[in-house]
Amino acid sequence: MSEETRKVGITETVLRDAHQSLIATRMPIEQMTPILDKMDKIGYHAVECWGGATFDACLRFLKEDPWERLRTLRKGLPHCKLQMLFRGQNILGYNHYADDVVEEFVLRSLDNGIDVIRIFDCLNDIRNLQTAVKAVQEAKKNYPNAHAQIALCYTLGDAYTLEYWEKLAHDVEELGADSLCIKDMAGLLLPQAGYDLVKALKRGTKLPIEIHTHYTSGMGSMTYLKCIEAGADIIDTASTPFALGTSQPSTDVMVKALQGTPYDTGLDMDKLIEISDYFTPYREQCIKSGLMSTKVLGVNVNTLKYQVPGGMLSNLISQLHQAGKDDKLTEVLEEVPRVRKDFGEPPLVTPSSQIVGTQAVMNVITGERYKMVPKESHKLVAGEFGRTVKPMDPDMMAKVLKPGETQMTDRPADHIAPQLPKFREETAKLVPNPTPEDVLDYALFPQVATDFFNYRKAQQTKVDKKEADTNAKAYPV
Ligand SMILES: [Mn+2]
Repeated sequence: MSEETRKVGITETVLRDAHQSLIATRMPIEQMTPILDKMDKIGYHAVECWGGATFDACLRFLKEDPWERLRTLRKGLPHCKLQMLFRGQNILGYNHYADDVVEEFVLRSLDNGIDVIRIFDCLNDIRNLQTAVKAVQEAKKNYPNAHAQIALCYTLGDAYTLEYWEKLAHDVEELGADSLCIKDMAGLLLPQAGYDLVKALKRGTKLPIEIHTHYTSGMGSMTYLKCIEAGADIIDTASTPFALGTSQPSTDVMVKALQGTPYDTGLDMDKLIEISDYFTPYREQCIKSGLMSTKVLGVNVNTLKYQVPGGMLSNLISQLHQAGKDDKLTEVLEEVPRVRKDFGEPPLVTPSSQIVGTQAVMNVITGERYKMVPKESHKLVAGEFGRTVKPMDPDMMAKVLKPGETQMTDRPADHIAPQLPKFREETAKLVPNPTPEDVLDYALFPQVATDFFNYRKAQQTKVDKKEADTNAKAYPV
């Protein structure tokens, strides 16, 4: 295919990021199954449908077995590549895990139906990605469709030059990834910057480039167009009723905009609209019940002004409110970039966004910088999350680290002994003959998984669902 006609791929996110962004990941599998057959026939590049917060939300709120959900999606979408989001050495949780748990999770995900594993790290420290990428590559002999994609978190700052991105793209290819994604969590990527970024990535690597943004700042579809002009191969979009706001740009709009251009996706508009029509009543139901708030729809201009992700801004507001210091918001927003700089200028994405945000709030409300240091700040400064792009500020480090303590400089997971045997033993105390998937549920979310196992047991012994689902967490059996 010549450069003049370069078919752009569409990754549809309605079954994962779109509802994670707009309705707190609450779309149940029953809402998905009726439309799977139509989605299967569209010809998407991939359907993102698992990982991220879906796993936690299934176990915690929806009382769904996340693995059963995956098998159902696999069955309903036999011709689609299924994609998941994977938080590097944190897997789908919030802590670093040992390599054996990461490897096992990759294998079980592939075995239950995943094809594309999108792997990222909140510090873009590729040492935190290597175990997962290697596990995918080694699994390819048994799962030929397995694909390891590395996602780099997009952010702004002195360190994030085009040379930085170009070199990182090269490193990602060296590490053995099959493709590269730019993950723009907060919608910070502006159209022309996107164009320049993709050009830089293309200088660093031959890998296919995928762009993932959120519409929070209102830039998304313009940015996609410029990125495509620069050579991006795939874009992430959501079926229209679950697009825009803090979600992705609209699939229907992007497909239509590209129609008849050299970048035509080749997807059938009429068939796409049938999918949007299917999700429209559900969107209305979510708005009516309050599950979808108008706060996440539309454009958030504060994102443009402060370069803070939408979710982080609402956390800051609520932390200040709880402290009775609502009037300090501007001061905190001005403190955020200073803390970020002291901490080595990390991207602001879970969990670094919470750590930087909370530290900025502490610095402002105590009136003295780093007088109060939460445990998570200490871990970041001690190097337990990995390496930041820039060195940290020595004065800040002297205040945060304990006397004599130094920053860890090697790969954090090298300090963690294998964990699976212990997780297997502990799970067996809760579930007779646990499956490998049960063990992973427990490994990632011990308390939530324990509650889920109890719930599941109650279900299996045919106890009324409503009766079992009590706040008292007592499940009659
Ligand atoms: Mn996202």
